[in-house]
Amino acid sequence: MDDKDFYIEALDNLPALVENKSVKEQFQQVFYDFLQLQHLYDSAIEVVKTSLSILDSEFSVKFQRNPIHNIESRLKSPQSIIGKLRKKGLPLTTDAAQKNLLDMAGIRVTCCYISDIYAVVEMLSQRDDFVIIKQKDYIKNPKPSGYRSYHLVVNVPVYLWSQKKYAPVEIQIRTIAMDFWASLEHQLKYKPSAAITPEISEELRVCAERIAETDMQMQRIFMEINNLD
Ligand code: 0O2
Repeated sequence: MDDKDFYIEALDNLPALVENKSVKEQFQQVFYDFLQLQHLYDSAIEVVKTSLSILDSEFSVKFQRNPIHNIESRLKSPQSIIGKLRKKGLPLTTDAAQKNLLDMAGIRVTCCYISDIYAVVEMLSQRDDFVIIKQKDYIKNPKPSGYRSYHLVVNVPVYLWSQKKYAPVEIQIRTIAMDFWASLEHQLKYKPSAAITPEISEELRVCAERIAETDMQMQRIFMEINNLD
């Protein structure tokens, strides 16, 4: 279901729903819970982005270069949340989303070199207020598609008006080259009309291999120029 269909279905159902008072109240409650959840996750994203910027600038003071090339973030849309809950056979509630979807808040960090990715992972791991709850190294162990990236899910404390709450943030860390492949492959695969044959999947995997070789070569050149081991 695309965005348009989602809203059409929701609006079609609304008049019937709002005639029933208790359903209307439930609807308002769900909506309010969802807004609160969105605020919490949005704040968690800001906490991680600020930490990453501080780590990046500290690195630049120490080593006269920045390991982070770019930082992007996104909150999963309500449609994607509902789609993922449906796919996993879970109830369509904010509670189920909070317990089972660890990627509602997402940050993508692009680095120049592979070694920068591990430096960023190390810097994040050293924070004693961030709790790493999931860690996957798809650089050492690429996915069958050829996808490479380092994934962390970090539970982040958010200081609200009257309490401290934790929210998970998925952080995908990869080189500019890995990001180039992942973005284009994602676009190609998720196009509604896309017919991805096994041959095309294999071609995409081969492209990922070539890109990985180039990444390694750039890393070697960087080390050589800077007299690093
Ligand atoms: P989107 O639209 O990017 O958010 P999960 O699927 O998260 O419940 P898992 O197995 O922990 O479970 O996830 P995984 O595979 O570690 O990471 C999922 C995310 O990694 C995906 O999110 C993509 O962003 C990215 N990813 C994983 N495999 C590929 C791939 O082959 N190609 C590309 N381009 N990206 C990939 P979503 O939710 O699938 O999509």
